[in-house]
Amino acid sequence: MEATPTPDPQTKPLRKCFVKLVIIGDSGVGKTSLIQMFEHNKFNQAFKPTIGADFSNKEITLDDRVVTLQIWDTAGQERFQSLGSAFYRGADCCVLVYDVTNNMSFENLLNWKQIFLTKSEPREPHTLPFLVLGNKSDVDEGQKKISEKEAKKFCNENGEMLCFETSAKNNVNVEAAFQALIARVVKRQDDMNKILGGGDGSKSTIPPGAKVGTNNMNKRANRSTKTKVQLGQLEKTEQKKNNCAKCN
Ligand SMILES: Nc1nc2c(ncn2[C@@H]2O[C@H](COP(=O)(O)OP(=O)(O)OP(=O)(O)O)[C@@H](O)[C@H]2O)c(=O)[nH]1
Ligand SMILES: [Mg+2]
Repeated sequence: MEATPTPDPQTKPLRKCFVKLVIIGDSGVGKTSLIQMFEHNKFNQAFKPTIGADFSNKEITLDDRVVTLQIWDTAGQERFQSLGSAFYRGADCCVLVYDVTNNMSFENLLNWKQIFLTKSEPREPHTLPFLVLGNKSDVDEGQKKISEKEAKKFCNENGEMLCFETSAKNNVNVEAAFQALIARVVKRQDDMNKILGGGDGSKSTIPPGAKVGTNNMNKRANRSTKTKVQLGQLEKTEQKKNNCAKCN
């Protein structure tokens, strides 16, 4: 009979985190394409506008954590905007996307941000991490309407938002941008835990055995398939209001 290996006492188990991410912006800027590239390394030239919202999951490892990322890809079309609050609530971070060839999509960013903050009702809205993506950076220089410098200035002046130019088509900066955002979300959670628990942030303030992260929404999060969201269903499974990224 083979001996069972003794666990190395030096090896710390990976900590687990659940993060809800919502991606918003005008229709056609490339939100779905960015998610498809981030999750499946695929790009589709054809434009198929998102209806309502889709959500999907991706697990990523960041330092000593395994992060279950629940991604909500929302529709940019005006006719779906009344559904927003149901999808935004409980978000731990937000991705604002514009198209570098489309001035209006850039000008609309503050409006999207405001709507998101109003509808999601986050705890500590001033520290909620935002990521701004100027997508379609693969276009010819002549087609570009917003410079990277202008976008960075805008992000600095509006709450120190993270800022990247991306190309979902050529897979430029997609992974890096999402990683930077998740790192910021996890750091914020640690900071909040320090304040609430008076510890060093390495221990959760969630008591052992507490039913955090076991609500219906999180059970759904364990599925890896993309899911079309029906509003009726959503209301039943919605995360508790003001839940922040949950780490242990
Ligand atoms: N050149 C280029 N085209 C892109 C890029 N990303 C997306 N597109 C194209 O832009 C169009 C719209 O992309 P989507 O990802 O469907 O846009 P969306 O923001 O999800 O749109 P809605 O679902 O209506 O809100 C598609 O034809 C994509 O192929 C990119 O990085 N470069
Ligand atoms: Mg879409």
